[in-house]
Amino acid sequence: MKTTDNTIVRSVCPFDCPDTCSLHVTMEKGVIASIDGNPDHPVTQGAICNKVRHLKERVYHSDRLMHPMRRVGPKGTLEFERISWEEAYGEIVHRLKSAIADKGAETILPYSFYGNMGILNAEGMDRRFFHRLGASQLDRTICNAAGSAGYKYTMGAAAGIDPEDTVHSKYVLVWGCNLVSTNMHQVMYLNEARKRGAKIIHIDVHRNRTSVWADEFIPILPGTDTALALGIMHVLIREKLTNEEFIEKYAKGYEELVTQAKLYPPYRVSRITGIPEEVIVKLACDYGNASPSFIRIGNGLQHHDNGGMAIRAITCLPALTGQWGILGGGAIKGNSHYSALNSFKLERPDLMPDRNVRTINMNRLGEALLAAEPSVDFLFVYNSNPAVVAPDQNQVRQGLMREDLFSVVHDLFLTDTCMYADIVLPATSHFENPDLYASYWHLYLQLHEPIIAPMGECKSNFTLFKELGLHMGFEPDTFDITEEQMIRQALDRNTPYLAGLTYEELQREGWAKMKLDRPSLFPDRIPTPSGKIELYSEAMERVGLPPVPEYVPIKEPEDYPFLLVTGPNHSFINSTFGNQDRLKKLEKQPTVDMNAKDAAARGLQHGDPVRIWNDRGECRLAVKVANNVLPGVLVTQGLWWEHGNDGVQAVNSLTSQRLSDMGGGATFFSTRVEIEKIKY
Ligand SMILES: Nc1nc2c(c(=O)[nH]1)N[C@H]1C(S)=C(S)[C@@H](COP(=O)(O)OP(=O)(O)OC[C@H]3O[C@@H](n4cnc5c(=O)[nH]c(N)nc54)[C@H](O)[C@@H]3O)O[C@H]1N2
Ligand SMILES: Nc1nc2c(c(=O)[nH]1)N[C@H]1C(S)=C(S)[C@@H](COP(=O)(O)OP(=O)(O)OC[C@H]3O[C@@H](n4cnc5c(=O)[nH]c(N)nc54)[C@H](O)[C@@H]3O)O[C@H]1N2
Ligand code: SF4
Ligand SMILES: [Mo]
Repeated sequence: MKTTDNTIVRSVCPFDCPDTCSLHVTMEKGVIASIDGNPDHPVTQGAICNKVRHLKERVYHSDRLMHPMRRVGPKGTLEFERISWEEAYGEIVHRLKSAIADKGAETILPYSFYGNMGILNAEGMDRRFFHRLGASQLDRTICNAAGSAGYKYTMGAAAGIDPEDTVHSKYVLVWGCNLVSTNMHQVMYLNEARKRGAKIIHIDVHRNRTSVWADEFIPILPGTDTALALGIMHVLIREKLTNEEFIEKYAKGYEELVTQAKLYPPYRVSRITGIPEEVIVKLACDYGNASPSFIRIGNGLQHHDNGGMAIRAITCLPALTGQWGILGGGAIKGNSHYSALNSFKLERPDLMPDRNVRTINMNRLGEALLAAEPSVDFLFVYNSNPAVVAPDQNQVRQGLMREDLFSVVHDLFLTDTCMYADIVLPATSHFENPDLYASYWHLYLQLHEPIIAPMGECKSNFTLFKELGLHMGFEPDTFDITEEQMIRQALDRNTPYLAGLTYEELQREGWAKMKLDRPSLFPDRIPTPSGKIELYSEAMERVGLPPVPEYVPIKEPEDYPFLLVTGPNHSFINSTFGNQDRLKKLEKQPTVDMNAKDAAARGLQHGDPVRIWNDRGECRLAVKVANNVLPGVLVTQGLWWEHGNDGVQAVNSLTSQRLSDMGGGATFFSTRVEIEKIKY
């Protein structure tokens, strides 16, 4: 540990945010005094968000869990008694062994996501433990699965351009991405691009902070982006703005795409998307005439029934205009291809006793807990808060209430999910343990060394699963290892991006940039089956998906009149920070944005308390009447906790467990609802 009095030490932001900032933490007498952005880090450039600037309030929060606990009251009541780690391990091991003896290891389900993005703590010792155990596999699809599948069908890998190069872009589409709230350093690069003459267009269903910052905002109806992309293609082809030479050399299926795009003239696309015809034509012509042009593809698009196709359709655009390979041209959806580490050595899938063990899609947790065969009898939650973040929350909570379900939750706080836990275990904050961090956007790997000692009896995920493995009697060779050893295993991968990169360099410098000696992987290497950008995809055809982009409306039956989009907010990260007063105050109260015409038709006034409901559940919010959304659309922001808040503001009681068109992704934003004023 590198703590001396009144010094600045280096750290990394652990949250599920593309920026993965490098932090400068000022320590006073071994205690965190303040947190800033590291001015030396090329991407962070000294700037961090307000959430993390105040992170010490979270680390030293009086509500932090400090010791293991066992449930003593009924499920759902948060009545616990303190127990020791030995008792906790004893009970967990006993329960795991009896679950395996009774009905098999498949009845055990890990449930985790990226509350902490550290490689060791999110996809290291935990995965190794559950593989060795033979537990059901969890398909971690809640975030970007649909879009990743759509992007991969087209381009072959989750790779885009280096975000540092976007300062060279001249025309930028920020598409379904709320950059100002969710990727602030992309905003910094684009501000620089703008100084150099770039124009920035925001295409979104909600006029939010990013729309205000952009040069132009184009509101679109939810789930219709595939039609817009096809409309742009129609105009690009009609106006001869495509780059035939590039297409000939690097793309497959252009003719089929031309035939398809003919079906999407601007007047038709206008009717589908709600965007005026002339706006579509101008957008297409400006995009087609600009170079380098850049598209930042966001998560908002892929949380729809047709989300995979939307991303796939948009991903065809830089190919049509020949932008790949030009400095500042192309797109970013995600860049995890470059930073992929040795997941085999980390996770050890070879330890699985049965490779055919079932896989449960995390978006169907409710269904899995209530109806899976064999039943899920042991749930182990860490790095996630499914009682708030998972779709169809009422089913999830009904499942968590099952008396015959044994559940363990490892977290820093008593989250809503802990309300249903049999055993609650205290987790360290990332400041308390080592880890290795990769970003899914920028190209730097960062090594983190602890800056404070573990608080109370808290343990990191790494330590928890290592010790649990040893208590289970698992092989010490595999489990009794140090963090450093595991980081070295992760780095032991033969890719050009990691070439020459060593643990020692990371330790010395804090970070190292992945080696990418050209603007992007593409077009020199396109790892699709054909080796070309697949405008036509045989792989999609084989699994019954339309092989060329095609607009398919969202699936939610039209029983309810409004489409509700329930995105994240500015001051929380998913449900993380939802228990911190400063950040809650900044978000004031959870609201739902409604178009003034709809509000007038319903007799709703700005600030009215409203009930929003459908067959799955209801939630209560205050209505915000403004022209921030198109008629027929409602938007809320923020995943609010139940306990510690007034009323019922849980938006995921309305969302569905239906899966997206590809990748088994979540469909949070394809939700139909009714709304009415609450009469007291
Ligand atoms: N402050 C903050 N930062 C975060 C997070 C957070 O919760 N808070 N979460 C982190 C995580 S896990 C993720 S995945 C990223 C997500 O960050 P983003 O990629 O920005 O994704 P979202 O905010 O989910 O949605 C982006 C935008 O898509 C819009 N949208 C919804 N449906 C549609 C549609 O059909 N078409 C179009 N064009 N737009 C649509 C929404 O209104 C929203 O403004 O942010 C990360 N960073
Ligand atoms: N309606 C709707 N639902 C959504 C979304 C949406 O936009 N709308 N967004 C979706 C998206 S994109 C995502 S990524 C998911 C995110 O869902 P989750 O990954 O569940 O994210 P968080 O709500 O941030 O919960 C993370 C939890 O991990 C805990 N944690 C942090 N560090 C550690 C650690 O080191 N160890 C352990 N054991 N725990 C730790 C935190 O305290 C927190 O309780 O939510 C999804 N849900
Ligand atoms: S949450 Fe994102 S922007 Fe904020 S400090 Fe962390 S990585 Fe940086
Ligand atoms: Mo996410």
